[in-house]
Amino acid sequence: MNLTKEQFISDFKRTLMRKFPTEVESASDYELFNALGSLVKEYQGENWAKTRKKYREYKEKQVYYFSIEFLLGRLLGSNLLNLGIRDTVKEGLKEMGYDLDRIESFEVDPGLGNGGLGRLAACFMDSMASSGIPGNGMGIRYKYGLFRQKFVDGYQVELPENWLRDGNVWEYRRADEPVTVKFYGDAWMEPQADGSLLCHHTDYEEVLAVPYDTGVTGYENKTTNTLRLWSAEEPYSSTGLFPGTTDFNKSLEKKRRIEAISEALYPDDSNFEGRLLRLRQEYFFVSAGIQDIVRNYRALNLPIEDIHEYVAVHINDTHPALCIPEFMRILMDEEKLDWEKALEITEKTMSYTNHTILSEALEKWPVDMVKNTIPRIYLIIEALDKWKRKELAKTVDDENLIEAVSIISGGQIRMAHMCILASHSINGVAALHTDILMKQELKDFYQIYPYKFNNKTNGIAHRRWLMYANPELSGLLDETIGTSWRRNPGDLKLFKEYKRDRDIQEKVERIKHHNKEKLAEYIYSANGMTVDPHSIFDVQVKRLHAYKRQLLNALHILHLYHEIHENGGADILPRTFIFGAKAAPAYYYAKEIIKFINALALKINNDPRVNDKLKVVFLENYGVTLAEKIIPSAEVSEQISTTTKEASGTSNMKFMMNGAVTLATLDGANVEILREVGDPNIVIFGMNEKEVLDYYRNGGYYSKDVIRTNPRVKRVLDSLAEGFIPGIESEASDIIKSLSDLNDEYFVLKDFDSYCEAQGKINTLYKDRFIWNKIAIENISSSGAFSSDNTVKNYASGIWGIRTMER
Ligand code: 26Q
Repeated sequence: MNLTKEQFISDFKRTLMRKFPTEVESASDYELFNALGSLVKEYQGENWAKTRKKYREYKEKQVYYFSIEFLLGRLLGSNLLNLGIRDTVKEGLKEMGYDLDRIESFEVDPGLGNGGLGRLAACFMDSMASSGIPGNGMGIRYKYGLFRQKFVDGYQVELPENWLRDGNVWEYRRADEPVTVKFYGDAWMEPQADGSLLCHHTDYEEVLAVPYDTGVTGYENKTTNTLRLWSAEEPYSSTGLFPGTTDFNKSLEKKRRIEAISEALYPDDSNFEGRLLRLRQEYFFVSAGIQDIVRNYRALNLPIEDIHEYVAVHINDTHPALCIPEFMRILMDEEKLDWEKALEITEKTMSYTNHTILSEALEKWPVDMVKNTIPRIYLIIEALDKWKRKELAKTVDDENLIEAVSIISGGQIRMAHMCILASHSINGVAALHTDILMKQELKDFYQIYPYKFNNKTNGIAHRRWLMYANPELSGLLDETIGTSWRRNPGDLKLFKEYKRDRDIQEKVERIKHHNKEKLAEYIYSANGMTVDPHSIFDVQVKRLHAYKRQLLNALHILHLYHEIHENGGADILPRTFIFGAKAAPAYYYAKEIIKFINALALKINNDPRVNDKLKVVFLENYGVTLAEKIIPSAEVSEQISTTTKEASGTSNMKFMMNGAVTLATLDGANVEILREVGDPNIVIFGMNEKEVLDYYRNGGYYSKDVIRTNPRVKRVLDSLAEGFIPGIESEASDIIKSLSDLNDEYFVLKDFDSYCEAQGKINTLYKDRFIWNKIAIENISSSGAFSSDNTVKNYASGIWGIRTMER
């Protein structure tokens, strides 16, 4: 947008005055941020209204991305950047005596997601808007986001994240567009004279779903799309909430029960538990969203049979799987379509992404719970199961196969099965992951519906993760290769030219060093620890999970400690190991690993014999905002999951884009990173896919053999057992138990030597500044392939049938 500094200053003063009655000189931080946010929202509004009008008038096909998480991160910076007014605003504020960076730091980070899946949804929102794709997000407006993490005595403690306490400048409450969602009651079918069935649903409890909209502005392109988050409230008609009346207590309880639905985000531990409230959350936002879509479609006055030509519904993992029966319910009960027609349209409308191959994470809801909670929906799921079994029997004569792929089995509803049977597309999130789905986890389905399967490798919003998070590197790119990469990330390739250019190399190194200095300051302010910005910054940040193997990283650090102790470690370059990770509150083992790493840090950082070489930092409360500080300063990117377990990973892409060297197993998207950046520019270690699958299938791995025969492993485990690190008796014993007695499910010990060797290679590469900087430049210039702009365009053309609108 066009904005002069003078105009901005005058707008800002007016906004401050209108919102708070205050003069610019005396405004508080809270007032400054709020006024600026409101003004930016107002600037955004014009595009937003126009975009909506355009979609309506041209009857553009739109996609609705249903996700139980949207991990947006702060919005002020990205909105300013995408509107193209960041510099003007910065200048204007400066003239009024204020610093934009400081004001930005007062924005709360809305943590409405756990990790990769939620952040992916946010990156897609940015990329859809920036690519002119008519895309809407549908989710839940949780009152509490993911917990805030603190360490007390090295243990994780969870505190509530009340992100809405002081209001949210970015949203609009659409009080005039609520919908009603029905829970409980009785549902049954009554045969009609014409042979059709009429559905009755009585004695239900109504929940009001109120939408809150947030605009998502594309990068300098006049498109603003909508993220619609639903909040659960009591219906307006509710009575009895007056103290003194007989029903007061009952009414109060009902209100609480309803509001509980959008109260808090569930922390994921990739271990499915059939919790009633979670089921209610899922149906709540799905029903609200689908009703809203059909309502909008009706306003177009087009035949309901054509809805799939105007609407695509995307199911982000199985959490919104109820989109399928809910859409059928409306098509049949309200639009009066027959079963077959409703199913045909539903399948054409729905598509589904799988994000995990961990079988323990797959959603399976008990039949009784679904029947009680959403009885009408249960009838549809039951009918769908029967219908599909019958349909399959026509072409498949293996009864076991039909049972294996059916929706309802053993008293459980298998959500992934429903998604695969009743949508037209199922995709994995990286080439290897999709491959494993087809030939392993979902091979029965692949046999029957090979044409439904496809891969869409994840991506990241390069504007947030490079332009916004690393302004200095972005500036250097602009100077050397121009600015086209901002819109066409593939143009980052142009930077390859400079990989041997000493001057550019030195600039890249200086920028990295400056980012490291800034992180070092943060570490000092957060942990009171001094780290040397000349040491190698080696980073592992992601959710804490056994398969991600933070433990492998930590055991290697312990190994280095022994090396330095015993052999001087003359060859070992100084390193700062940085961790950031939240563990799900109920995931006991993950929390033990956190305590272990914190205790290891305490021991190492306070031992003068090693602490000029090694430092270990565990930063609290890892999230989007902290990632933006950490990733631009990283030199080594730890992507060390057990091969086959990480569906894709996305931080791997963010690190690469910021010039870190990836230290990785050939898992998830690491495989494709290797392909893009080339062999000499990444360090690969560990078991490959085939080895892992063979071991899981045939056994043959005995971790005790490794412990017995590998002196390095033995030294590390013995020291752990002997209490070398104080204060973690029970943690050390549980870790040893899992690695030894429980046979090391994630091959930590099996991969240990290979990992140590790979770390040694990193050490060697780092010594040669020319080589290291060259590798950094190769990584930056190859990273454009992983912009989510590409990913969403592939979804749009390959799955949703949506053309990209001209800007
Ligand atoms: C399920 C039921 C009850 C409570 C919580 C959940 C739940 C919530 C979140 C289950 C799973 C998640 C999140 C999964 C996730 O983030 N998966 C990651 O998705 C990324 C994007 O595709 C991939 O890059 C990662 O590899 C994958 O682990």
